[in-house]
Parts: sequence; structure tokens; C-alpha cells
Amino acid sequence: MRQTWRWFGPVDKVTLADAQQAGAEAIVTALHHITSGAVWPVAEIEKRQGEVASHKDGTPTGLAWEVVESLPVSEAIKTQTGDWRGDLDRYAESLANLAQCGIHTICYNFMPVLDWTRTDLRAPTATGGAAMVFDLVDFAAFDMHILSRAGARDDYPRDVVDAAAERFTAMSDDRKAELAANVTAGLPGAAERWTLDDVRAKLADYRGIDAARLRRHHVDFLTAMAPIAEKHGVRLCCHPDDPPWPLLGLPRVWSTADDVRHVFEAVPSQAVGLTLCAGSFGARPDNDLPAMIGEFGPRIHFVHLRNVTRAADAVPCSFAEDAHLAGQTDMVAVIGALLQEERRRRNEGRADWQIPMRPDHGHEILDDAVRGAQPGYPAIGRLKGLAELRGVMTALEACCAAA
Ligand code: DNO
Repeated sequence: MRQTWRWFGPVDKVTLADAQQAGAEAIVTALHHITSGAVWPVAEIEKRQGEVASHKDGTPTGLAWEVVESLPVSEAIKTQTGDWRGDLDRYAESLANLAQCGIHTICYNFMPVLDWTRTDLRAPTATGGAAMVFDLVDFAAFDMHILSRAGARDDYPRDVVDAAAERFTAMSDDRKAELAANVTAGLPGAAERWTLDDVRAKLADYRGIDAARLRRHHVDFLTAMAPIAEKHGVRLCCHPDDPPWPLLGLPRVWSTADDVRHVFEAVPSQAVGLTLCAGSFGARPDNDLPAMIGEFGPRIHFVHLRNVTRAADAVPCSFAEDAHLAGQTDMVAVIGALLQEERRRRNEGRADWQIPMRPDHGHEILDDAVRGAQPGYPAIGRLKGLAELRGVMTALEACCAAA
């Protein structure tokens, strides 16, 4: 697999030199300063390519921008309101511009309003580091008592409703503000950051949009983009919902194998694919990751490797981000299945046989807290994750070669 590293651009406190030292082979980034719905101009793409290629003193990094994460899909496209057809044209233009610059793997997501969501960004781990957590009771407390969404209590089991009320009563004002910011202000890479009032307005935009309709909108988006992507040799890869279940009463339609199957059948183009995020899919006990790799392998264009530990085998549930080789996903089996898919592609003569992967997230350990990088994206925690994953990849490849 191609070992890539996410870099948030020149503002990132984790530098390209750090990525080099971690042994990264290529960079995943995005033009985060361009608002969703707007075109990514060639000049801006080239500028970022230049920033990836050279350190500030002009010496080469030896790295190139190979994967876009993400080219955001506008809320107008997801809801099919306003100038959504204009947004489709602009998305198509961005795809063409990226291809012209030699970038062909493009990750996006189709989550309504919120991108990935956590309630704690730095919860202490047993070994003294910090990890990200999604706590269902905290989230319900936010939904029912901070956002005060009508009907919210109907969306949670009775025991969670009661626990959330109790937790909210005991919550300090600082924690309430922190929880609201964690959920609404957007985690790294999220296309938009909302206030509580923005979220309320956005929820209203989704009135009447149930899962079936949102799925149709996703298929419409891909039906429009597939011919453009094919023409330019671009591979689109949808990142799973994180967490993989409905939030705030909004449907989420890229959470399970069924979701993927439905869209892949509706848009049977190799240019329309999947970002296999082991951590996002792995938050559901009913997602069998090696089986999903077996089924969707040919259309997996990008991989995020990380692990979670669920507090219960239920959907929804609380979960914590675990070390890359700990947690409930059998990472060795996942990597084994991905390497097998690479071998299959090589035998088939596919030019894109090598699948780009990145170590996704990482605990904050050692000096990570001092540096203050973006939540989930520390230097040392990710370096450790990549080192462990590389160890598994190397060992499995050697075993396979010897067999
Ligand atoms: C979180 C990321 C996501 C991802 C987007 C892709 O760490 O994996 O924010 O970038 O959902 O569109």
C-alpha cells in the first residue's frame, strides 16, 4: 500500500519534515480555505503542490500531493436546493482542474450538516496519552439540552435519555461550552463550522429529507459526476459516516455495507468508489470489515486505518479511539484483505493496483500535547500508528512472498 500522510497545509503544526521522518511516501491534503461549492482553480492547486514539494527554505521534500481529502460536497447538492446544479458544474470543474494537475484520487463525504463528530477531543488513556471519544450520553445531553432539538428524546433509548438529563444537570458551564464547540465547531478537515443557530437552521433545511431521499441525492450527485470522473481518469471515494448512524435526527446513508452496495449498483462506474475508513465503519458491530473489503475491493480507492473500542455492541453506542493495533477491528485481517486486493489488481494489470492508505488519527503521546496540533492529528501518535501498520504490512507481504 502507498503510505500517505494527511497534512493540513502551511498552517499545520505538524510539518512536512515530520511527515518525511515518519516515512510517509505521499501527502493527502485539501484547499481548506476555499468554501464548499466554489471551484478549485488550477493556480491554487498548483500553489499547494509547490508547498508540498518544497520546504520553506526551498529544499525538496520528495513528497507530492497524491490524494485530495476532501473536495467538499455542498449542502445545496445534498439537499438539492438553491443553486445545486451550479454547484454540480463547479464540482465537475474542480475535478477537471485536479486531473489537469495530475491528482486523481478524490475523497469526499455525504454526511448532512456535520462531518465527523466527537464529544471529547482529549480524553485520558490508560497509558497517559489522550484519545478522542464519542460518548452517547454526552451527545444526547448536547442534543436535548444544549441544542434543544424538538423530538430529540425520541431518538435515544430511555436509559440514555435519563443519564443525559442527569449528566447535563451536573455539567459545568465550561464543559457545556466545550461540548457544544466539539460537536458544532467542526473538527479538522470539516468543510464548515457552525454556530448552534446555524445548526438549527441547517436541520430545518433537511425537513422532508429522509434516508431514501438523501440516498437518491447521493446517487444523483454520482450519476452526474461519474462521466466527468471517467473522462479525466479521476477516482471518487466516499468516506463513511462517522459515527456511522443518524445524528441529530438527520439521515446518514454511507454507514453500512448495504449503503455502499446500493450506490455501487445504482452507479456502476469504477470511477465511483469508497474510502475504506476502518475506524468509522468499525464503530458498528455489524460492519464486517474484511468481508466489506472482499466485496467492494475493486472500488476501494483510499484507505484510513484506525481502530475503535465500543462501549457496547449496539447501534448507536459510545466508543473511544484506540491504538491502531488495539481495539475491536482485527487490523491484521483488514490489512491482509487489502494486500490480497492489491495482488488481485496486479494480476489483472490494473495501473492503480496500489491503494493509498494513511494512518488515521493517533493518540496524543509524548510531546504531542506540547505541540498542540489539530485534534486527532498529532505527529508522534500518527508516526507510531504508521510504524505499527507498516510492520504488519511488511510482515504479511513477506509471508505471502515466502508462501
Ligand atoms: C476525520 C476525517 C474526515 C474526512 C471526511 C472526508 O478525521 O477522516 O473528516 O476527512 O469526512 O470527506
